[in-house]
Amino acid sequence: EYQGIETGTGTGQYNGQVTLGTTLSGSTYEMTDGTRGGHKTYDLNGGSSGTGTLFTDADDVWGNGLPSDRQTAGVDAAFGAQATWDYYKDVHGRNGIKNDGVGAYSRVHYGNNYVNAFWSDSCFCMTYGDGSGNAKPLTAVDVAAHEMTHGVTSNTAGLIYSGESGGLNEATSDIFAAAVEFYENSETDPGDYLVGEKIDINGNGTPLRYMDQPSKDGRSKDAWYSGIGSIDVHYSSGPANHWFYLASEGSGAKVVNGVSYNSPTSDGLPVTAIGRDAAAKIWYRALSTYMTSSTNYAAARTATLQAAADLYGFGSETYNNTANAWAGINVGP
Ligand code: ASN
Ligand code: ZN
Repeated sequence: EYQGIETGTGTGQYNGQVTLGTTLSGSTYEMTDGTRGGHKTYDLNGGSSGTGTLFTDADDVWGNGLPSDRQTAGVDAAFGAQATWDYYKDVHGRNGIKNDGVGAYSRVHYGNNYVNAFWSDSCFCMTYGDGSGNAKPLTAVDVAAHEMTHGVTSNTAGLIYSGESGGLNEATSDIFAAAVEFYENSETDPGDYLVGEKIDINGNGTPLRYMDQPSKDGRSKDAWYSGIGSIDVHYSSGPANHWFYLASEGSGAKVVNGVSYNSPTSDGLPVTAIGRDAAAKIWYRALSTYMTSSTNYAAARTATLQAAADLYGFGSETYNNTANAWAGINVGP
C-alpha cells in the first residue's frame, strides 16, 4: 500500500482553483497537509463537537466552488490554513503556530446557520460556520488567517482577551489577516485592509472591519482614549488596526489593489508610510519578543519601537515613522 505526500487541486468558493497539500493513504486521498505539519481538515456535518470526518477523495480533485458540495468549504479552510502557514514560515521564519513544525486542524460545517468562526486553544483547532441568509461560509482567507493568528498570539505574547490587551489580541489577528491576504493575493481575493469583505456578513456587501478608518463600521474606535479597555475587544482593536494601516500606507487618501482608503490621523499630522512588510515585521517581532499577556496600548508602542530599533536601527526613518503612526492614533510617549 502506498502512503505519501501529494499535491491535489481544489475549487473553493473564494480563491478559484488552488493547489492543496494532501496525503495518499492506500487508494484514498486525505485532506491532510503533509508538508505543513500534517494539518487536517474535517467535515463536522452540522455537529458542534469532536472532529466529524476527515475529508477524503478518490482522485485528489476537491470541491466544485459551490457551497452545496461539502468539500468546497473544506478546500477554502485548508487553503486558508496553508496560506497562513506559508506566510508565517516565509516571512517570519515561524514554523507553525507553536513554532515546532506541528500543524493544527480545521473543522468546517459547524452547527446550523452558524455565522462565525473561531480558534480554540483547547482543541488547537479552527472552526467555521456555513453562514446564514446573505452571510456566506466563513472560510475566506482573511478569516482563516485571523483565527489561526489567535493561536500564534496564545503561543507568543499571550495577550489576555479583555481590556486593552484584548483589543491588541484582536488587532494582531486582523493585522496578520491582511498580511496573509496580501501575501496570497489571489486573483479573486486580492489583498486589502478590510476584514471579512468576502463573507457579506452585513448583507449589504460591506466588510466586518476597516483598518484605514475603523469607525466606518459604526462601532470601532480610530484612536486610543482612556477607557477604551472597557469596550468589546473587536472594537478596541480599532486603533491598533489603524496603526497598521498608517504605518503600512501612510495617512490620507490612497488606492491599493483597486480599493479606496482614507486614513485621517487623530492629531491631524501626516504619517509617512514605512511599508506593509516593515509594519508586519515590526508587529511580529513586538508580539513574539516584547509583548506580554498584560501589554496595553502604551506598552505596545514601546514594544514596536524596540522591535523597529532592532530591525531598522534606533532613530532610523522607519523607527521615526513607526512612532509617528502611534501619534496618529493618540498613543504618545
Ligand atoms: N470570530 C471571532 C474572533 O475570532 C470569535 C470570537 O469572538 N472569539 O474574534
Ligand atoms: Zn478574533
